[in-house]
Amino acid sequence: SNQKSYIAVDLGAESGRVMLGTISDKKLTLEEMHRFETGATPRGDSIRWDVERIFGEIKTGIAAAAKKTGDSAVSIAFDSWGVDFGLIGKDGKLLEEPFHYRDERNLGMIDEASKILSKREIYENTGIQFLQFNTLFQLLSLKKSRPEILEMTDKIIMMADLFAYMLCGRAFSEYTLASTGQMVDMRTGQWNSKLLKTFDIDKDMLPEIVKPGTVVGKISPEAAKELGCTELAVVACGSHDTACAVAAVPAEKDSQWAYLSSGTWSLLGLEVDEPIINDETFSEQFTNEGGVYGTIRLLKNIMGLWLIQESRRYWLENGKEYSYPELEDMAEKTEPFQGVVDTQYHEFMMPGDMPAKINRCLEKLGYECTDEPAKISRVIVDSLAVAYRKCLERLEALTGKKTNVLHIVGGGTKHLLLCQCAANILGRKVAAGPVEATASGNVLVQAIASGQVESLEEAREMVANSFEVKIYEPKDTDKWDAFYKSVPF
Ligand code: LRH
Repeated sequence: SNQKSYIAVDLGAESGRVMLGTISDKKLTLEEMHRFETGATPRGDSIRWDVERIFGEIKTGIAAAAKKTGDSAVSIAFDSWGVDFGLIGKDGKLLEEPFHYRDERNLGMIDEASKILSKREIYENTGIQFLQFNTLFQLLSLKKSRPEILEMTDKIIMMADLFAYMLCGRAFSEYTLASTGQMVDMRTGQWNSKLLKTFDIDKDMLPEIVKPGTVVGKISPEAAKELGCTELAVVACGSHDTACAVAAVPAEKDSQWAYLSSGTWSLLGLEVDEPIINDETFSEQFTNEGGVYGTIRLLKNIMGLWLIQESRRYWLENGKEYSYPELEDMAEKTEPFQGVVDTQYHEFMMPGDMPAKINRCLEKLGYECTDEPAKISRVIVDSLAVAYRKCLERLEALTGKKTNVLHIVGGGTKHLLLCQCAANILGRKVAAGPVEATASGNVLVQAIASGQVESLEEAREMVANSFEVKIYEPKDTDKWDAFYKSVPF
């Protein structure tokens, strides 16, 4: 038969899941084998990823998938958030728990780096936006504060690829994930040796870059035995979650589309053929991350649902528990346009009392402050909508492209209010879905690698045929337009 199954391990900053993807008659179905929390784990005064626990959860999921399929899956692939990495010692083992990108040790590292090479030069050499947690800056911070650990390091492996390594023993750097670190020359798709030299980073620690869709190895005999599966092929999909999500955008071939991968982050951008690296993209901080099959993801990291997640965590710690649907409902019932904040405000990046930070911004801009979770939720939704329009307007200006639809994919499609507000403020149609875009993209790249699916185009058609895509037509556009124009930044 033409039916084939694939295992997708998809790790987000809040949760991870192991999905079984089955493709049959040009349809993709996903079944969840196991879902678990990821998240920051406090360790002393740092925050880290509990890799051992997460690895255990991943194995539980794979074992369940092996059982479910009678061990007939074709392959497995891993994707995760960007920039973070594990340090592997000379004995092949992890030297310590990897740091979470929101750990404070990276504060100020961009300034340090720019003393060695100007920001404009770093951008010229990479094409990647400046975020203090980019791998480059994390490594510089390590060099400065703990050079001894780098002395002991044999390999640096980025997150999704680290889990693949733990199962198959092959160290590799998948291109899309590597690109997020700001050490790859996006014009060549290779580690930028010159840049690495300038910063005295040993290139030998960085495993060779492999393209998305490469079969990198197979699950080791010991792991296979433990998991009750054969020595399954391990594929490097787009190891970066956002690359997978964009691969699974159900765009129609000839439409002019932009995407918003909506989760902890809001990644809003365009798919382009070549990196765009110039004074404007530099000063406006657009990034050129690697996409699958020769594409570039020209986008901006917008703060995203993190603003809600972190507010919710604060309220929870203070004895008030709200679910995400509750918070959405409360926002929906609250008058819009009461206040707006710049979602890119640097303090939002770090964990800790989000409502207070939002209030500080409201106050500075002359809006009324509030303790009410309903109002905070509303401000977040309206502010994200504003950020989306700013970003899309600039993307269109920079590329000379006009878009007529915004595809929203990922967990954020469950926030119906945010999807509607995006349509309203953009005055454009929003097409929302699938929720599990990342896992879909992961599976589809494996299916292209196995020859079952022919191309990225066919993969996108398949997504459109397999999942519900909800259409939001813009409403109240005059009011939203007036609101947008009233924003004081
Ligand atoms: C989203 C994401 C994003 C990165 C961030 C660290 O999960 O991968 O694209 O910039 O995490």
